[in-house]
Amino acid sequence: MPAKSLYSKGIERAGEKFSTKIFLFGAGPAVRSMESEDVMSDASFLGWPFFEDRHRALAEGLETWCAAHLPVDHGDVDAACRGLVAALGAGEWLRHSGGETLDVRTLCLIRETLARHDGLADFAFAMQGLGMGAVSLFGTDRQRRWLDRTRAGTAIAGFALTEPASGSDVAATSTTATRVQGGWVLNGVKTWISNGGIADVYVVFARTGEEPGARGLSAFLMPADAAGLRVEERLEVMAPHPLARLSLTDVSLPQSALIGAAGEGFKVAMSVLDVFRSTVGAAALGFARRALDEAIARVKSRRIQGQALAEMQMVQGHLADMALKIDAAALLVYRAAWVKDQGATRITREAAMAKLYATEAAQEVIDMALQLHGGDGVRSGSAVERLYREIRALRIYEGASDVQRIVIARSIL
Ligand code: COS
Repeated sequence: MPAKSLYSKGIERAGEKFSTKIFLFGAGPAVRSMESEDVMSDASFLGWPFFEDRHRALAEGLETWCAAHLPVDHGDVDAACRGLVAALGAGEWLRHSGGETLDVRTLCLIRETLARHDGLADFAFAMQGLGMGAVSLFGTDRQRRWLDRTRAGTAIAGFALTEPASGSDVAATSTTATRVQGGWVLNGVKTWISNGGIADVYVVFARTGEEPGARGLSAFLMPADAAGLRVEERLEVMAPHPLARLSLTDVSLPQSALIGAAGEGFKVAMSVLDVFRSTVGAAALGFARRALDEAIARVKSRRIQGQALAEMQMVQGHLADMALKIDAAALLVYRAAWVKDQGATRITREAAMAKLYATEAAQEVIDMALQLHGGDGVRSGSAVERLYREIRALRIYEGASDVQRIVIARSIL
């Protein structure tokens, strides 16, 4: 692929004004499915004041890495995820997934870029961060030893919050943690647990009963080899990734497994979600950008009635709507990330807006990209067909769209 022509066309397309580098988005073997070599993702957003030069440098470096390493074969998702975690660790990208300071703009840029190249790579990165989020934000030095491994890609993390009867309603958590001599004993069922079955360590939320509802939960660090922890069922979904239902039967954990204070588990969970919800929006943004790139390639190369689809006004109108949604989503995502990085203690409203808008908009952008591909769009294995399946769960996990609406409404009432 001629890098120079991509470079100049990218400048033209983005109508570049900022003086920093333009990146070769879309180059390399990862995007072989595109029908034209003319299209690259618009990187002009990197000139926005939300970003510092270190973010721009990181985006450029990751783009190069992605072109060399992604996409991977998803045939065996467990093996693919293990391989991706190891590769992301070796590439030092997982360094950003945890630690005492989480730079949310960096998390979002990484997720957006990975998602544009390979949804499973985004998943692998994101779950290291979410799984260890409570340890990053509230962990003791001893608990942080796990971070050394998850950041190196030598251990896989899982976030065990959801239960069969408490997905949106976290305060209804029914898994129990009973205080015993020297520690805790946990019993219950967790479901829809990402990395369930391949994780080496989980952060699990359980009822410790200091008070009813949200004020009686606590968070614990639970190694996957803890006696009494069982993977009951692997869950198959439309965009496959490791997912499982876990049972905890008299799982004994030491006192040192408690993350934060007893009774503070709900706030621990919500604080973690505050950080990672905007990154879900960023992943959706990556999927949407890829869909727009695919759509542009399609409409430039597909001809009907003697002209390219791209020359038809109605098609142009759809492309304009897609680009508009992408920019609006990016503004909300990076606004939330920037506010958090400026030191805000809570970004509940900003994160909810970013996740809600970016995931819903991405669904619409991807649907239109698929439509513009006609029959080819619904062919199994096409890029837009894959994106169509991959985006759907993002409107559900880490707080479904209607939960985000509740959060936003509460913040303004
Ligand atoms: N950060 C810190 N503290 C928070 C918080 C946040 N983002 N959100 C709420 N809290 C605190 C509240 O301030 C309140 O504290 P006090 O009791 O001291 O006043 C406490 O936590 C309870 O909050 P609230 O009354 O809002 O709890 P609700 O049970 O009404 O919360 C929603 C309801 C829907 C907002 C919550 O359960 C939620 O976000 N659900 C979705 C969960 C989710 O994302 N699930 C997916 C699992 S991971 S894939």
